[in-house]
Amino acid sequence: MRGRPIMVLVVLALSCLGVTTAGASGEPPPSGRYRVQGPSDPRERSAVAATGAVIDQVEAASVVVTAGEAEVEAIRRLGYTVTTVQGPPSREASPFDFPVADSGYHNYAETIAEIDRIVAAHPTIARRSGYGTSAEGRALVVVKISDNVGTDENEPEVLFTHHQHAREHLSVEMALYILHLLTDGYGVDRRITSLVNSREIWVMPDLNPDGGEYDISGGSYRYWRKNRQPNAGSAYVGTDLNRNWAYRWGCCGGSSGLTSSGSYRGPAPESAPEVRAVANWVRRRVVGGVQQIRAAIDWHSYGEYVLWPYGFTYADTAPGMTRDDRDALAALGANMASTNGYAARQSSDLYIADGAIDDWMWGTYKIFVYTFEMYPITASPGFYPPDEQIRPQTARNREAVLRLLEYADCVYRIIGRQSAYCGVTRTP
Ligand code: 0X9
Ligand code: CA
Ligand code: CA
Ligand code: CA
Ligand code: CA
Ligand code: ZN
Repeated sequence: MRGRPIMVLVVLALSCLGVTTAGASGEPPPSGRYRVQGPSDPRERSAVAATGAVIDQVEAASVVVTAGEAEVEAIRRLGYTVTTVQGPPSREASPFDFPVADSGYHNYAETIAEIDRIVAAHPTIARRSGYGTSAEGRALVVVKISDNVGTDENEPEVLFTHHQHAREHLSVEMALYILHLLTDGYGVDRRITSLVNSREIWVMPDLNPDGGEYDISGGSYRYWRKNRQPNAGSAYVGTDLNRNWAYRWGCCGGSSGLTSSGSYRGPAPESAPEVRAVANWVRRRVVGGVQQIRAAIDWHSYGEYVLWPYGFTYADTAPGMTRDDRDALAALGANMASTNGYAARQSSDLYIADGAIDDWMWGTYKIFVYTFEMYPITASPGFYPPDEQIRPQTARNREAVLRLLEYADCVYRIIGRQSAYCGVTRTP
């Protein structure tokens, strides 16, 4: 009881100054964007990330972060200089939607409508189904592309996952691009026709619909990253989906246990319904004891990277990853990066992250999985490229997507080891 009136006065005074606090508005203080001058190697960057700040961009001797006040103070205590970074130029707002100038982006309803148009136009090779529900009750949707789309055939399966992070809207546009590429190209382009006939391709266009809608609904972009699941006993909302996967969850200082952090890992692995739903779906792709998904890309922005696992350790090889595994992952990563101009790296070359989807898919199932960080490289426009960039920056990944599909039957072929790992199984 003592001190309570003073707290109220402080809150009122801060409100008058335009400073939001948890007590005054019901919303915790928002995070800001900062340049951190100094960190120049994976260990120094991981120390910055371990404060709970989210690293958005990596440069030779600096990083750009999204961070709250306490995280900024912790970064300063590491001895680094912290300065603020400008947001995107303000664009005319459109309530609960992208700004008018960015209307070419698809909000959740528009994404579903576009998927339904694609499926309706190509019913023999495209099919939509649901795999669960988000924290706020939105339908989670997966689209299958293949010949005989209604039949589970014995064909290599490939999974594309998009939009774990709310503000990374370009990744949803990448999903729609892939769906158009494979359906509009079918029967027109021989290479695409043969890939659709010989693969089963799954696209999950929006793993985090609640976060995406929240990010665009405030009249200006919010830089939101997590989902919108309430946290018990905390005013801070949301779990970082890409720290919530059930492989070495929270193992290694690459995520936060604080609800205030942008990289909050959640109270338990798969505590986020959006993660749980994808994980259950992937587990159901084990048929006759064999995981059917052979290759995957998890789409993010920004930085222009092709990243391969692991992210939880600096080591190149680790339990479950042999030298041949690492070499095949790196070779296909470099091959794809040579087509889009991205930089190919092991994830932990940027900074340590644990509980990420790529580590889970490789660590659990040996799925050849990559994280793609799309356009741009720099903080401006960062997460919010103008919608004029949608077409060029999605088409830029056309060849990389097709190469992943081509190698999906045996990725070890890229290092000449197909006879060792993908020997033909004889039928009696
Ligand atoms: O930190 C992430 O989750 C991804 N970067 S982002 O800026 N889009 O948030 C990178 C994840 C790479 N994979 C692993 N580190 N395992
Ligand atoms: Ca525009
Ligand atoms: Ca739109
Ligand atoms: Ca088929
Ligand atoms: Ca199958
Ligand atoms: Zn991301």
